[in-house]
Amino acid sequence: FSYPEKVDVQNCDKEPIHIIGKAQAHGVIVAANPKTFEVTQASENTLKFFGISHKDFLGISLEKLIGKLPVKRLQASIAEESGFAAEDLKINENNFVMLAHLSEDNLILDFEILGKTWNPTHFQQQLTSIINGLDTTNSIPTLCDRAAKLMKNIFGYDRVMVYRFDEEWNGEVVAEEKEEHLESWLDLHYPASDIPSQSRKLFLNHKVRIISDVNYEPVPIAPEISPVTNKPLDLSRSALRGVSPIHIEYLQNMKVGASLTAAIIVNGNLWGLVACHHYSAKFINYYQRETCKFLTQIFSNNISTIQTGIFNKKINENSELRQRIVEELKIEDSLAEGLAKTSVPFTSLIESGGGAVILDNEIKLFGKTPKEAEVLEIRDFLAQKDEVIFHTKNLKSQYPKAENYKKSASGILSFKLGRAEDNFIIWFRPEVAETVSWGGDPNNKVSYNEEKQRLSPRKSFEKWTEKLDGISHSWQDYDLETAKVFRENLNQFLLAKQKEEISRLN
Ligand code: BLA
Repeated sequence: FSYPEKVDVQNCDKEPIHIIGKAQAHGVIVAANPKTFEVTQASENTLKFFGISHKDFLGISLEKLIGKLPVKRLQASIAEESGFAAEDLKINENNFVMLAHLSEDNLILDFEILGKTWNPTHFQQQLTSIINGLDTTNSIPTLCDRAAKLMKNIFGYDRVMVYRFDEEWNGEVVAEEKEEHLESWLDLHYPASDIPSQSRKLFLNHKVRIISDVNYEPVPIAPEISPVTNKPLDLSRSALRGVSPIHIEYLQNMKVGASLTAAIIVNGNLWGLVACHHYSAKFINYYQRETCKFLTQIFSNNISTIQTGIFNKKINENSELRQRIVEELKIEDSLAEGLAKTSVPFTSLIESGGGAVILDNEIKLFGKTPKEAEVLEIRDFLAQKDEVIFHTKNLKSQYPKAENYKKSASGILSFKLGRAEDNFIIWFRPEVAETVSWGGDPNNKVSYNEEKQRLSPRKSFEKWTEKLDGISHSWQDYDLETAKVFRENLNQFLLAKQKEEISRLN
């Protein structure tokens, strides 16, 4: 696995940012052998921070740098597999925090300047303000606003944004706190490629990342290849990992001088990010970042609580309607006939424009739908799918013919019924002709920079609007759950009818 010679916008989703081989300049990355505690690799800024030249530093025993007791504690943590505690140290008259972790067979140590001194009273006040500030509300937008305010108050970045991902990993700024003179980015949308998947994946682990100085000189780690593993160092969990040059260029284009990015993880998935920008260099130390982690943890938990509340409310509301439909069906012989007669149409179980029942080559349409022949084509498309329950908010992206009826069926949610492959219940959702503001033109972001004669990420962050074409509102988790339970109900109905039939024949 080697680093590509040139990283540009064409291949940057493949850039192996975890083995970048560079440190940020506000600290030292040291790799040591976890058995012998001999230093095997280090970033080339040891002289500046430790007063020891890089050449003299390689090969020394860690003990010489940090002292006997801290090494003993590292040893114990490795032996007990208990995780490493942050260790405050004084080296060369500088106060450092040392952050240790194991990466493959390397012990990686990040030495960061502590900067601001630690004040326990202040810290406690911050935690209290976080707990109180994010106290329960049942609105996610309100919660996001409060989180952005707290982040701004506590950490003082010029701009704090809550950035929420959609199903395709495009993102939207859903809350913002900023210095007054800055132009607002609230409601702007950004394409998924701006935060490629390898970067999103890292956030699930390290959760908070700072870039303390966008205009820093990257510090190479030497030797490049670990003598322990014969591979480049995996820096996924290093707090000092250097930054992809593409992302640096991106930030420079925005005139950003420093950033802090924190993961909002809801039920194990990356829900969004808190993205903070400063218009000059800005460093916040490890303990402040732990406070930030605490804040995003509470924030994430509260999102989860609110979402569960919404889910339960929807399911309860639906359950009554659903039971009424099932009850009314009991006296019916044919499911298709029965569904056409219920006092509440089944289409109202799930927010939709219309629906269809296709059973034993009988088809019934409800509300706003494509024409019968078109629905039968959709049926053939669905019959090839493996999924029992299928949904999309953009049917034409998978089935181009759907362009013709996107006004009624941009989105569909369907399930297979009974044992036959071509029995279906379908809900249709119409196109929402929304106007979306993009932070830059996603079709034109690979702009050719004549000066540098190379591709660069888009230079322009002017508002650009795109009409969403052939896209419906998204299907929600409670919609899918309702479909799942309704399918079980209808399958039971079919099974009961079959049994009746058999006993009649006997
Ligand atoms: C990383 N891109 C990121 C990160 C953010 C964004 C938040 C994580 C930064 C970090 O780890 O500290 C994007 N930042 C945004 C967006 C906003 C913001 C959308 O503030 C909106 C307000 N970037 C591109 C393109 C490519 C790209 C076209 O725009 C390549 C195809 C790559 N972005 C890219 C890479 C990283 C990144 C490779 C990882 C950087 C790293 O961790 O080294």
